[in-house]
Amino acid sequence: MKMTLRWFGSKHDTVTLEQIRQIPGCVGVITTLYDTKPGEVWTREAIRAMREEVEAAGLEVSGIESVNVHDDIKIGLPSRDKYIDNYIQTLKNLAEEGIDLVCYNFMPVFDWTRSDLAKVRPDGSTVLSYDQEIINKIDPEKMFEEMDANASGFILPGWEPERLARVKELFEMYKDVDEEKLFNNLVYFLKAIIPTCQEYGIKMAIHMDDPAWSVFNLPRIVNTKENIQRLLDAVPEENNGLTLCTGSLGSNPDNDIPDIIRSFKGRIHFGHIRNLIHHAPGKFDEAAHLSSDGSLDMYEIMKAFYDIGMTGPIRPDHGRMIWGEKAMPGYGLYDRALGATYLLGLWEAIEKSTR
Ligand SMILES: [Mn+2]
Repeated sequence: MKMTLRWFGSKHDTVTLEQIRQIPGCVGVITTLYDTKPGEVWTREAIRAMREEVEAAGLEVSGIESVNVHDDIKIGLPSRDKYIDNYIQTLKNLAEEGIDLVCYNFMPVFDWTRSDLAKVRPDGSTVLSYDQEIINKIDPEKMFEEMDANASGFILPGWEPERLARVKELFEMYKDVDEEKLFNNLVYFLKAIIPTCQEYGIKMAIHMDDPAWSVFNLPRIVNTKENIQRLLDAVPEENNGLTLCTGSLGSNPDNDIPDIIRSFKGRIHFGHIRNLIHHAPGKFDEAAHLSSDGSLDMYEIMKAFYDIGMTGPIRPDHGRMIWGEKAMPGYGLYDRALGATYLLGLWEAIEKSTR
């Protein structure tokens, strides 16, 4: 296991590489070229400049989150092959710069969804929160505006403003895409890119749907043990793997996360680890990483990662906003640093007690 932190690049992130370097045990960042659009080829030069900046700070680029997948690929339009070719070229360029892990998701129209990006908790910290009853009252076409208004001026990952203008059109484009079609389009995409991944040693790591159920009637296909198993079986090469996100899977209390981790040994290339509190079905708040602050047992989760021999990067996922920090919701420095340290502490204890 390798501890990392997500970083959006010096132009977009309030957190600096120097600060990340000072989190004990944190060896790398998971980053992206935040200015690129889905479907574009990432150039060698841009990737190299990003890598050199990270390495100059004493860290490594442990992986990319995300190389976003163009809507035409998710919808299965004839133009998808052109965008798949571009995706393959981006993968080759990344591999040639020594980067071998790519996180992505296959959610239509909306990436992750929340009803509040700064819900105040009793201790005064603020967290991302989800309440299906609130979401049900929102016109999906207004969802971008809701998220944007809530984002304290930051561009949220997956909620890029250029998509805002197209939201009506996007819903129209996805209207015939049900879960079966979306699944087949994902398999088509993977079968096209996996030979390159094998040749270049790239691990693809799909992120689970967040939350783990359908929002606005849009299809969801990566949110249970069964449908994840189906995806791994459909494209059985190890390069077709997972970003195991405890917060996304854990939004549905029926998902037994330690069991899911153990079931997918060898296919989990990247871990997102965070805690949340369940209030009612479809209603949760994010929480500090500490087990007792939420509903997930972080010891059991880390133990499962330890037991499968996890060697890939993990990162503390969203943190609370604490100590007056102003940062992108979920991505402040302080609480993620606390989370990283706590998770490393659990890991050390598990390692020493298992020896
Ligand atoms: Mn995640």
